[in-house]
Amino acid sequence: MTETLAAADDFSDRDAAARDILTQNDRGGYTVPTDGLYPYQWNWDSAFASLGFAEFDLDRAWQEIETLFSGQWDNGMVPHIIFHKPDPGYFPGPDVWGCNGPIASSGITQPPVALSFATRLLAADPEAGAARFAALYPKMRKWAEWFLKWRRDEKGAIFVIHPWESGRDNAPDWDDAMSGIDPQDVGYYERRDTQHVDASMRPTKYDYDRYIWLVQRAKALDWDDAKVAEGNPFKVADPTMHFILMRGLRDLLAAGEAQDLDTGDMAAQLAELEAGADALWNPGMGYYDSYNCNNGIWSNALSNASFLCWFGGLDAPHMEQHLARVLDAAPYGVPSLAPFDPRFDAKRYWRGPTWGMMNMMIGEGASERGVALGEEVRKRTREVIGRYGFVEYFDPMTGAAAGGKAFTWTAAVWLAWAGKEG
Ligand code: 2M8
Repeated sequence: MTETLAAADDFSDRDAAARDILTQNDRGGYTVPTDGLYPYQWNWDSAFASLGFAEFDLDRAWQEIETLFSGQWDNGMVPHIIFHKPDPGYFPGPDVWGCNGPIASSGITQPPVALSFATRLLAADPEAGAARFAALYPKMRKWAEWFLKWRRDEKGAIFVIHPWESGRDNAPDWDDAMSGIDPQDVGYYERRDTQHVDASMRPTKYDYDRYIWLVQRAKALDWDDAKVAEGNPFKVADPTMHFILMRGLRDLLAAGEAQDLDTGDMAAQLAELEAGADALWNPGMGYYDSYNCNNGIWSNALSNASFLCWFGGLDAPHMEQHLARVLDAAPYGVPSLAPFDPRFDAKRYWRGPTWGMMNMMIGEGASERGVALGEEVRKRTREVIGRYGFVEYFDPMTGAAAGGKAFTWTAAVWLAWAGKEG
């Protein structure tokens, strides 16, 4: 194990800068991930934003999650993007998605970390939060039930039907399923992301053709859950979704019991998910992994999602040595892919870079389960954000800033976790 980075600099001015970013990215009731590149409300970005706001404005923190749920569909799904106001700066916008929710939105979801974080807002001030939490509770349960009904395979693992659904857009986890898509009828479209950020840090055209093809396919099926799942060439069991949903159900169950709310079948659902986690264990590699549900092929990818097992509530002793190996190879936090994997690309988004919010879930989860390296993950995250700024993600080998600037979740993670010493 390499030692932690050189003695920490004085980062005492960073809290104010982080608060400023949240305030600047506030569009009135919801926060954009960053100005320009992502001009709408994103699902799990908002959940992290709420934790950041909770450090200085708890009312605004609740509002972030309430606004997110105002976009919830009748079937319980909470979209991954909510298009509150049109903005030509992002592609694909509402017309491409063609969805009919209460507010214009995308037609897929994202990891439900908001379920857990709502319970933290409650814990921050139970008296002030009780009524707001109770109002959200049935909506949150309905979202969790939607996952169990429409995103669970026969082995009990939660899968995604689009790389954007997992939030780890171009991770190697999707390569096998993506290779089965022939997007030749996708038609002309113009990307906007590469007008904001260098193309070397973004997914390729190969990826984008398939992202858009998958959206077009589901739109043609009118976003009907059953039809979209049936025969879908992209169905990948995903540790991100599985472990975050597990954590969400556990937190919701505990808070619901404490608040005397109707918890329904949640205890049984949680037990099923705990059992289903076994399906994500890749016995050949000896770590948690994703697999293509259509052919059973493992990704053989030791990713940052592999280490969400602790956040999900598992005791996973074998994962500790993998974390040590990865931290040894990459000094600036947990990379999105192990650096010793030949597919590793230090700058390209979810194929190598380190992400503050993933580090937070890994570090916190590990510390909660008594894994000493959890604190090491926090220190390194503090170091990389403190030195290189509140950017979207970082090169895990050099710490260099990458992606969008003045990024909401990086600022929030600083306030809620990484920047806190002790
Ligand atoms: C990235 O994803 C969006 C599509 O959802 C994109 O690249 O256009 C991912 O990093 C995702 O996890 C994140 O929620 C989103 C906004 O920060 O950006």
